[in-house]
Amino acid sequence: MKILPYQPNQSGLAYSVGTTLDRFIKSKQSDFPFASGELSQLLRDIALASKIVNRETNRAGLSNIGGAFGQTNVQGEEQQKLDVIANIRFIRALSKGGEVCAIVSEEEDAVIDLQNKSGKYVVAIDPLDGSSNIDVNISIGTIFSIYRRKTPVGSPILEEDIMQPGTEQVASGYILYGSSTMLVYTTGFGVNGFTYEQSLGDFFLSHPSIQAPENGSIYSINEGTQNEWENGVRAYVDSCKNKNYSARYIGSLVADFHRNLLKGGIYIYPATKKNPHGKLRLMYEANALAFIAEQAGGTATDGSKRILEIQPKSLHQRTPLFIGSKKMVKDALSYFQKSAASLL
Ligand code: P6P
Repeated sequence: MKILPYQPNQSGLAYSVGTTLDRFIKSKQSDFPFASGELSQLLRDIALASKIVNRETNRAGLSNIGGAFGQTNVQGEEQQKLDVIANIRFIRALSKGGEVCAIVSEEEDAVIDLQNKSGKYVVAIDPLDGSSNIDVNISIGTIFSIYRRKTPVGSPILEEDIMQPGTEQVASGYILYGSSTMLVYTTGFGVNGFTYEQSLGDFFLSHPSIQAPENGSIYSINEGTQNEWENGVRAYVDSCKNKNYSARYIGSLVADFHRNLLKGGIYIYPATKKNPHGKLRLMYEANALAFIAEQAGGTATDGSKRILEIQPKSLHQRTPLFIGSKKMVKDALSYFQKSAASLL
């Protein structure tokens, strides 16, 4: 009987299909000595819900799930039907997965206590960010943060389980429903991106070990609010124009963030008259992306403090956000310091 060693490229006929998200998560499980697979299962639950939301997002124009839902959420923002659908899908997946004890959602006024006596994790999520872009076919996204509960498993959920600074995240990520659908996440050991292969119904590793360019020439800010900016923001944006940087602002945070992460750039949502504390939410937008940015070598600040070190005081607390390539954020901060110094 002849026995020959397997040679992966022996045939040369079939290209390698690549590493699925599931296989990648399993291969990285040893990064978590304390987590006997729960975090891996939780990431799979999020990936499953994102596949369903991806399908519904792609067919929104063909069914009656596009457009406004006819209600406003706790933020006072008009809910789109897909906002509500995505919120239900992620809550249902996280509840059934069995790893989560509580959920903070942009679409929910209060914390959702899943009454799960064995759940070790708290998830903060924006089920569908940028949803006002759905009807015009612009990329939108899901943003999530994952924390371990602080109080004993099985005991009542307390504020200390929920109101944790971003430094306490055990994982975070986003799903970008764009020209392709991508899931990008970190568990504190680098950033990896996976592209959804519709025909196989799975995410495959497509962007291993993402590193943000230290510098860039793209700035993302809503220039329509420039009359409301602090002087330092205006001075920095003027400096970008003087350097002939490119202005790119999609109006969808995940899409702007993802492009800047890969190509180099800075996204800014400063304090404005309408949003004196910034528009973006700390717990389920800024923290998740700040963890990704720092893990990829970038920076995220509120203009004076590292985003991840902000102690949340309320569930839906907003924050100014300056996030992206390390040198660009550092430059921006130097303009704020000059501006602040000029006031002394
Ligand atoms: P504005 C979408 O509502 C969002 O939360 C982000 O995705 C986006 O970057 C920002 O707000 C757009 O806000 O005020 O510029 O329209």
